[in-house]
Amino acid sequence: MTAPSWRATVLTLFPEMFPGPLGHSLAGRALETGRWALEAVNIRDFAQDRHRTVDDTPFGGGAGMVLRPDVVDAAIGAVADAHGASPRPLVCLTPRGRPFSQADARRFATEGSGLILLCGRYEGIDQRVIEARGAEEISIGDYVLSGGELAAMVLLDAVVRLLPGVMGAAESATEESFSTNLLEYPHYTRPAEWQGRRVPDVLLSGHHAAIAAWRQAEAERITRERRPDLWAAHRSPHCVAQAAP
Ligand code: 9D3
Repeated sequence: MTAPSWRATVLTLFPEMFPGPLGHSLAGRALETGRWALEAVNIRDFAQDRHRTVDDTPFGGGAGMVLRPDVVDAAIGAVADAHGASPRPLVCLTPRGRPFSQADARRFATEGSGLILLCGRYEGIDQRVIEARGAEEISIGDYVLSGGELAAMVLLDAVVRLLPGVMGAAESATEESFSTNLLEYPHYTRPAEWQGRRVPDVLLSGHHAAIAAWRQAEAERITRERRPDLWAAHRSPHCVAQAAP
């Protein structure tokens, strides 16, 4: 079998966390069938001393420890592709990063031969190596995690399902046609009555136009109630807004 054309390398102090949940469901199946490859590399293997030190105290004082630039740079250098190969973007998972979006997922799935993901632990990574290596800093949201590993898994899950041949063709087509900046309408299946709760009558009517109208109205109501930001984007056609998931 030929080598996967899309490869992810994760630089981490906890390589044993991978593939973790990425070994299951859609991404896991795609790994098994060679649609992508995943490699977890231990940053500690690039420490320069016999104690295998990777971090140090922050200049200027303050709590916690910072990953050393020399160690992180050596790790990046060891996994960066040989000259001539198409270079992979370097993404640094950090709470200070730009928020990850579906547009980023599409870009990473379509624009390169994979990704190098750098996971922080401790208080952070020395800013000089982030700049020197041109890393793109990305966060997955405004809450505090204990490290970048789970964030890297979230990002990879979102990207891998968009790789060619990972999702079924029918599923991808549905996704394309419903990227309208609205949250989804609610779903129901049998039984038609459960614990005294009935499925909305229109869904049992067989009246396809009425069903489509009900779903559209519900999608709009739920978006307005839960996500005023998406609702505003939906209502501004001049704005090239991010599609809702
Ligand atoms: C007290 C200052 N903290 C910043 C908010 C320090 C800090 C907290 C958590 C430094 C690193 C971390 C570990 N988190 C990540 O590495 C991380 C993360 C996150 O915490 N939230 C959302 N996205 C991400 S991506 C990487």
